[in-house]
Amino acid sequence: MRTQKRKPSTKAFLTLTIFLFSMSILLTGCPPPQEPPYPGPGVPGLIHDAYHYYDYKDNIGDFVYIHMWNFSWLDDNDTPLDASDDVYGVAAYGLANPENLMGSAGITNALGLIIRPTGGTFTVDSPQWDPAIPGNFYASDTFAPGPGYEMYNPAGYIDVISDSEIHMVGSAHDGVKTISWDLVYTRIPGLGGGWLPWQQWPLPHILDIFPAWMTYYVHMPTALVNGTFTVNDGVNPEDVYTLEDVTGYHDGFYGEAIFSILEWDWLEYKQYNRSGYEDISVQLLHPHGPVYDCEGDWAPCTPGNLRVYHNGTEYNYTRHDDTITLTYLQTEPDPEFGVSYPTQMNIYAVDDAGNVLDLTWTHAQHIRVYYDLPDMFEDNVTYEIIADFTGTFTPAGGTAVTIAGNGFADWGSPPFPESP
Ligand SMILES: [Ca+2]
Ligand SMILES: [Ca+2]
Ligand SMILES: [Ca+2]
Repeated sequence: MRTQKRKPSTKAFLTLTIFLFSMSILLTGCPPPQEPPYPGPGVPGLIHDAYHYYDYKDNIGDFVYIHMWNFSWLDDNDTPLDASDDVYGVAAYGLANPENLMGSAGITNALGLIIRPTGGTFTVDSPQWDPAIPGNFYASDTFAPGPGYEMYNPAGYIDVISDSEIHMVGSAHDGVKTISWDLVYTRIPGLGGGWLPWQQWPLPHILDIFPAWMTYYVHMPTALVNGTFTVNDGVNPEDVYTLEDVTGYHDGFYGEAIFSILEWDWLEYKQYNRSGYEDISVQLLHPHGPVYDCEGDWAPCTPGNLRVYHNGTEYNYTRHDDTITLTYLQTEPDPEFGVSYPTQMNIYAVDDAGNVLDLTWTHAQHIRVYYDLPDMFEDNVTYEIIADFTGTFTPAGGTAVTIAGNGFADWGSPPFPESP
């Protein structure tokens, strides 16, 4: 079916376009990325979950248009100070190249993931469906609540109840393993709204030719999750996790970009409704690579943001204006991929006003996620880590807020060519 989409005329046109781009670059050199059009963090809305492909369809980079809708949850098993017995789940939907441009297959799919101390830790990638075939993909261009689903593919759907409540149902099945979900995400009141750290953030040119950018939005950094998450490894009896007000997180990204180039340092932590502790949340999106410059004296242009939400105030730190120092205190080699991933990390941040975050996480459990991109692009491997967090947040002139509890961190490797 996909070959029908490879229209020679389109391919010939794009081949010519690339050739002309290539010739102009040979003559002029690859220009640096533009400066960030929206350098400061904003507030996302449902609109950021919406479908934006046609907003950016201009024959430049359209074939690498991507969107990921990501939902996660973390059950502390009633021991928030010990992450070794926690269970973490992810349900996500993906979209790439929705019109099968450049003679390569578009994709819509789903991912399920479970990290747990017993019973097996694994991911399930669903089949990849052609989003150009009617019925295989739909996403609303507003994501406003309305009749029917706001996004669906053959794996499942997202139904928006309100800006602060989302119902998602689906199943990723790879022929052996299955992870299924029926979950309601409800924003936690009092822990702040969403966070929009990267808006059309410029990235290095794709294949040294196409301008690239990404919008990364965190629609629900702090949510309560209710529903069921069913895990079947194809061998043992399935496990049904019934979630009752466990903490969750919903983010996503879209853009014209190859996301394996981003070497993530990412974390999210929330301390909520726990006796003896103040409510606080921390989100970090601070890649260690690629390091690159862009126009407007942005050196490096590599995005890096940190947010702390405490007591009704949002504290934003940016790589450009504030000090954010990440220190790998311990690492563990992974010979299979020739990398060492962090198992203990400190984040020390100070902003202009003197608000200080001093936070350390220590590895408790993890899973590797291999991102296999089409051969012309590089792959990467991401270490998704459940961790024990300790530290303090000290507002300028104020008293230190104690941080202690379970959370999540993620480290992305440098990109590498297709692994055998
Ligand atoms: Ca475009
Ligand atoms: Ca625990
Ligand atoms: Ca709906």
